[in-house]
Formats: sequence, C-alpha cells, structure tokens
Amino acid sequence: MISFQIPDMTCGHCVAAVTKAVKAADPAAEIKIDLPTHNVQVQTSVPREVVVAQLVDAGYTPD
Ligand SMILES: [Cu+2]
Repeated sequence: MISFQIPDMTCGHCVAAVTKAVKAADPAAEIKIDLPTHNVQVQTSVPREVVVAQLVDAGYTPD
C-alpha cells in the first residue's frame, strides 16, 4: 500500500484524473481517494515512483 497527499486534487474531475493516472501506471491498482483530506491510497505492485510519474504527467503534485 502506498499513500500520497495531493493538495491540488480538489474536485470530482481531479479524482477522475488521478484515478486514470494511477490506472495508467497499474491497471490492476486498487485506489482509495479521500477528497476532503486530499489523501490517495493505492494498492499496487508497481513502485511508488512509477505511480508518481503518471500523476505528475497528469498535472498533479503528489507528496
Ligand atoms: Cu478538480
């Protein structure tokens, strides 16, 4: 399980974009997003930096 804070994820569109980015890194990933706290939890077998790279590509700044 890896976890990110994404402060610039602020609405439903962002949730969809973040989900899509994570799925691009790992189509089998399980994603839990809590929008009010900007927290994203990902159950995946790919390295954290691979997921981060996709999120950055999508225009977000995961922490
Ligand atoms: Cu948004």
